Amino acid sequence: MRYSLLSPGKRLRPILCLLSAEALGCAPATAMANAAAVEMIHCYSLIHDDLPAMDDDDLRRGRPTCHIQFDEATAILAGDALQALAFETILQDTVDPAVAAKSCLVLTRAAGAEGMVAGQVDDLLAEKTGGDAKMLHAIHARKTGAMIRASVVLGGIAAKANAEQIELLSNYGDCIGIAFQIVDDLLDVEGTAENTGKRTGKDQDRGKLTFPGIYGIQASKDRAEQFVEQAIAVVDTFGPAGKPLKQLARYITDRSH
Ligand code: GRG
Repeated sequence: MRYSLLSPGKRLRPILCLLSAEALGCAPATAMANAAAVEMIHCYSLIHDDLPAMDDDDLRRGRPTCHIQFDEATAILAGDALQALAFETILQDTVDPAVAAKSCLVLTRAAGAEGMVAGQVDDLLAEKTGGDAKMLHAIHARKTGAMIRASVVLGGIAAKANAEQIELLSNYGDCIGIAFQIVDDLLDVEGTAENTGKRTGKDQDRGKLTFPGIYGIQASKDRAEQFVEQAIAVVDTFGPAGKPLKQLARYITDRSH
């Protein structure tokens, strides 16, 4: 669990969670339990995604994947235990029980059978059956988008956001979630194992449904930029406190790993 969780990832999701609380005028530490929990769920999903039964990868975050470093059984169990630890962390370290309950509900929905797991199921299915632009959006909105939106919303919940603020944060999360996935697909085509810390060029080999595959490289870049601009416009409403969220949106398309 420590090997994978503490390995050098970007920590995008926990940072989003902390900055969202900050955008609503709270100290980022208010959202620390939720931030840690989203990274634990994300990390479990990476460990399981790398298994031979799924994407069968040997490199993650610049290191051997969990099942290569240890073995498959250990990797499955480390992922399982990280998932449980995420909810334990929220329930243990959140002062207000209502905030803890809301946070757990948002996180289970994003991670579960209507969210990330559903996206992963359809992603694996599409490798065999193919698919169109509609399917591509449906897969990514759940496989990657649901957890990114939840990260932002969980920052809002920790900051006791009202319904309108949660709606704005959700919209921001949806926009950067799509932009993030487009860039991830582009990095698989244009990046290298050195800069991304994972194997590249695998999507095409596996027949995956991707943005560059459906729209082409330049149109995918243009779309990612449009979603980032949309995200920035949404958080304009938070005034100066929302500036870090704007900077993070910019980073989504500027990143090289
Ligand atoms: C196993 C239920 C289950 C789901 C797996 C997250 C996921 C779903 C699969 C990972 C494969 C993948 C390439 C997903 C698309 C984008 C993504 C989530 C990339 C990894 O996230 P980063 O770039 O990783 O934020 P780091 O290592 O920086 O945290």
